[in-house]
Amino acid sequence: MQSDETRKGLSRRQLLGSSAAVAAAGAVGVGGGITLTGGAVTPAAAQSASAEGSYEVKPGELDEYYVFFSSGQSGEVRVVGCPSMRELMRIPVFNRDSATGWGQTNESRKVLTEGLTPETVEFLKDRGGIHLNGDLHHPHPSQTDGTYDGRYLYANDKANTRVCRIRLDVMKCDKIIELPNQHTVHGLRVQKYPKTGYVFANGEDRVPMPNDGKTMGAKDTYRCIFSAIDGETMKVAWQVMVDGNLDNVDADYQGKYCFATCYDSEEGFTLAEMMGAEQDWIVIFNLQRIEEAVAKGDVQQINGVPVLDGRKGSPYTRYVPVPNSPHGINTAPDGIHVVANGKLSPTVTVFDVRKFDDLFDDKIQPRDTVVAEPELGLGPLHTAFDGKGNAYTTLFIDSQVCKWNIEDAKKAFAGEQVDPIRQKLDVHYQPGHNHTSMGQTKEADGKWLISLNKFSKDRFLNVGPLKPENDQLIDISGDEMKLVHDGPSFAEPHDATIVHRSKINPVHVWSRDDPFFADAVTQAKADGVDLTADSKVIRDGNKVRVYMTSVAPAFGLEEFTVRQGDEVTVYVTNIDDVEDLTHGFCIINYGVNMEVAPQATASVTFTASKPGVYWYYCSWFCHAMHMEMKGRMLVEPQGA
Ligand code: CUK
Ligand code: CUA
Repeated sequence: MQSDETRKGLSRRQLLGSSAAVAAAGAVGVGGGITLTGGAVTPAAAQSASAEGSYEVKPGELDEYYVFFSSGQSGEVRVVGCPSMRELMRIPVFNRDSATGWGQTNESRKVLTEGLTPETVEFLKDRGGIHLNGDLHHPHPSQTDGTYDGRYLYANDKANTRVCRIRLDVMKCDKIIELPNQHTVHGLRVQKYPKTGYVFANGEDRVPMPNDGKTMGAKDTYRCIFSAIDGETMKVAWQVMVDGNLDNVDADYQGKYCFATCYDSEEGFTLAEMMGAEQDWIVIFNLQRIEEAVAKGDVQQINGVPVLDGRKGSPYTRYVPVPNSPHGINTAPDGIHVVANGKLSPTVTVFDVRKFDDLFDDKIQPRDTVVAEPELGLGPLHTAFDGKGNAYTTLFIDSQVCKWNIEDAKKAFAGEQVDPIRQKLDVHYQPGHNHTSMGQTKEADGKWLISLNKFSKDRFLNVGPLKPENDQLIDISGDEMKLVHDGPSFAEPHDATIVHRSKINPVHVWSRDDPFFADAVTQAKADGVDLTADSKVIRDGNKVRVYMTSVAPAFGLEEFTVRQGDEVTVYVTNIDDVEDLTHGFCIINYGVNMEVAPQATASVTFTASKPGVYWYYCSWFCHAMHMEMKGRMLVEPQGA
């Protein structure tokens, strides 16, 4: 029966002829016979993307860089083009998404649930099975040999202690894990060398271990946990217990160390307590010593994870005092310098990673690793680099970006009369993170800087009490920083990475053997269904599996019948292989909607709890006859 329907759909489409198809193409950019050029880069586009010239990317031209923006408490990742600052795509991760069905499809629910701890699975039982919020701060692509390799992007969820992985070939999240023993994940960065490798994830808050409510008043039972996750298997490789707390993290270019800032060495519970001491510290983790200890079994197994004691005096860590409440920590592309940003102190502290070997061998004192500590202004939070020896530090309180020279800062620290500050540029307003093009790799190219500002106030038309943030694009290719673009963004990008487009190679349509929907393929095989050809209904007790193809502008089934109370799973396979020809599947008044991109299968499971006629329709505009791409779900009343 499906093939009849499918043929009907195809013939209708063919009957439309070229003029209707062209009209459809005009509206949505796809249609019979029209294919987009996709990722092909025209010479004009290649020329437009030079920082020395205009930042304008004209219609039809492509950007030179992908920017992966976090979205904070929105829980998603946003893909933006640089230098145009056009938003290209949103990748739902820790949020629910109405358009794509993220959080609703079986494929996304598997990603959202399979990495949760048993306690969280239990906790979510009467809450729909998945967390409905997340707080995504730090999106960082995988690296090989100190630069981006285009495989994955990792990010943290501060709200529910999770780490996600996004596949950059299809721009979908394929793994989410919850970190046991840890209470938050704030800072997240990846191992740069030899490859990722580890994903480093800072536990920001201290809680009793175990956190069972029995020792809440006993401060000495509180622990702070640092995690290293294997970026391939997405399993926790090991954890380290530390003194104080952990804010941001970064890694070296040698694969030997990673390091994190601590703003609460006081281990305080209140603001006053946390700000109490004049100095906090950074903690340095020795990866080789940790791996050896894990291999020897010199660890505690807690909730299935090897945990090492890295508190003061341990061989695995070193604590280096820095001025009060540091925030960001950033490794320079020279592979040598690491900058910890002062926040409450107007200074940044510069370390030389080559000295860390001697520090771990106790040949030098912790502060001997410091090679500069320039005073830059009020509220230094994060630093980016141009690969030419300059650093760019956000000054939150001053609402400025400060450009300074690392070598001059070292000279000044050694007593020479040198001012390392090159320029201060006003930004609007209150910057948090900033990021330079390729700046977190050894291929930093010094073209663009994005300042992610927390406030925008008068910079845009007023939209009420809740304002957007302001992501500003700054040209840093010349001697002077030049502000070239204001970009409003919704809550609340903390961080971004600017990746040259040559590093990222997404596919144009799905491959039919993609693991993302492998479960649907397996189930169909068991049911004797060919997903790309058959449209049929399989009843299995009170479970009903509805298989249908979709090809513009028709579903393989124009109707299907189930009984009230059935558990229904609808599998839709988009057999169109025209680039950009996405279909959707939405059942009216049943709260069901999902995206089905070309050559993908998507599925959704629900209980047919109310009887009657429910139209389903294609929710992604796909064809001149898109409005007609629909059918009826007939739910027979119980006892009928
Ligand atoms: S933190 Cu937000 S401005 Cu979460 Cu990276 Cu510094
Ligand atoms: Cu298919 Cu709209």
